Amino acid sequence: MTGRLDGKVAMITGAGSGIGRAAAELFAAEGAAVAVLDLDGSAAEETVGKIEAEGGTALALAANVALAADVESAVARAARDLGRLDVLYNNAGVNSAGSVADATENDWDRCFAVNAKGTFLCSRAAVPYLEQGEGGAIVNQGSVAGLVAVPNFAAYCAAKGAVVALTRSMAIDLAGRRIRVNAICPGTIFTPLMEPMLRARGDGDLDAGLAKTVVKYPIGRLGTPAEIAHVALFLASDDASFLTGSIVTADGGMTAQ
Ligand code: 1HS
Repeated sequence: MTGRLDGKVAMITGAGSGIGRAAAELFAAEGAAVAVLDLDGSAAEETVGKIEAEGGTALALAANVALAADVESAVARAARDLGRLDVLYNNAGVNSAGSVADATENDWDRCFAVNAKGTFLCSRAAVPYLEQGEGGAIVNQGSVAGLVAVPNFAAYCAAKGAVVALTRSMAIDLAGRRIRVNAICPGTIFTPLMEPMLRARGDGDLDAGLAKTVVKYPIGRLGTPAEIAHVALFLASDDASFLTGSIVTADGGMTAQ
């Protein structure tokens, strides 16, 4: 059986859980060797264990995407140990809490450091590898929060808006180097990242928070990590060879209203 990423090497950040883990498993099942990067090294190892149990190839890397030195050594190690780098999925992200009236400066800085600067640093480190051979693909994790307002989520909305703008900027700057750059804007996916926000929305009650959130989605439910992983697979693969600078919503109709 042939896979859509046969012979390719992909690095996925934040791949120790949630959407990143789902994408790592899917990309590996589609033939890629996967560099599984996460701040939590043991979570990255766990993802690698799942991939290897299915006969895939993967490498665990512990790194903080907000630190240039961490990122540069992780990208270089992935390219060296796995032989090349064709795909970068900038998935790592953190949440924020509060409106602009009550968000903390620390929360703002952390949100921008991981979600926005992390995307820049990982992409900058990967470009010299991605531009080799037939060229490469970068997939950035945006969010519906980068397109429309989400209450009490100011820093996150702003940082994801930056990711959307950066995606367009990168797409035109890197087109001549044969690197395609696209973003996915997911609606709420029920992952560990989202639990605190959902709990806060339900005044401490997760189920109440979930109920308040689901009503925003015409499709009548939240998304799954696998559903976003499939969008990432498409954007990473040669099936998307004419897509660059595209902002792909995957939100059950949330932003269509
Ligand atoms: C956190 C993720 O990127 C989704 S933000 C959307 C939150 S909501 O509209 O479902 O409340």
